[in-house]
Amino acid sequence: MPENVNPKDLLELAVRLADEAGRLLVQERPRDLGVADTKSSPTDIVTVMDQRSEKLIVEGILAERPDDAILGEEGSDRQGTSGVRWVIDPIDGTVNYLYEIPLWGVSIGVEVDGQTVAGVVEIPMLRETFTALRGDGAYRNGEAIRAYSAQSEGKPVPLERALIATGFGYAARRRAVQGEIVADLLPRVRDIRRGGSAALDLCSVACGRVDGYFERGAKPWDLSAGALIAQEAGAKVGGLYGAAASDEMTVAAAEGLFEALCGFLEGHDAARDS
Ligand code: LIP
Repeated sequence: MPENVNPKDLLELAVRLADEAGRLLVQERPRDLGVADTKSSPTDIVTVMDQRSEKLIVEGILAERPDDAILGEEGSDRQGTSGVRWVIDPIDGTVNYLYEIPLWGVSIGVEVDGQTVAGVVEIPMLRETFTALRGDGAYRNGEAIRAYSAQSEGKPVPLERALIATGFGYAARRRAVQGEIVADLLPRVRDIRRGGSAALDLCSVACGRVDGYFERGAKPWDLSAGALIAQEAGAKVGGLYGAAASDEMTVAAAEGLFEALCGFLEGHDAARDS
């Protein structure tokens, strides 16, 4: 661990900034909030509140730790000298935020020498704060959580009884393929949930609100904190063919279901766009 780097302190700062950003997003949301800009496609939107939330978090980090690196969804991309990097999604679930669907959150992951050591996902409208420190477990509002739904009784959930969360990209061609794959998965599982936020979906795996999650196209800022929280809650988080989780494909579930879900996705060559 580099000098003056204590993961507990990093998590404390992340939790404080996620809380402040969450309050800003709730208390200062303009009544007539609109789309400020679009990114990879006309439906990949950003609002002024995404930008304000990211600005608040970046300024808070630099005030305490000016030598750290920062990667943020809304454009922050700063190099550092400390070995510490912050990976920020100022609003994960921006479309939900725009439509006033309460399933959005602030996600902050903290890496040391390239490994995520701390993470927080703040979900203001559900009054939930998910946190994790590498090697120290995962928590929701300070209570320890495990990646097993009540139905599973801690035993591996077979695919046909699994509640699976997933997400779709912003490009029409990719969505068409994702729709085909979900259509074939539907008769093989308990049901599908499309929440609209990878960070919230990973936290749902971590506390057993869903049994599994998969998505092609999730970005580092969507995954950083949520993946650590799911792993520290006992879930496996990875990609296909033994790869690490990435925008190619991310799968998260407890042992047994993880392999079954990867098997299904590999069988459908799911990491494709046509
Ligand atoms: C969202 C992801 C979600 C995905 C959405 C979107 P954003 O991130 O968290 O999993 O399905 O299409 O990319 O854009 O709200 O930060």
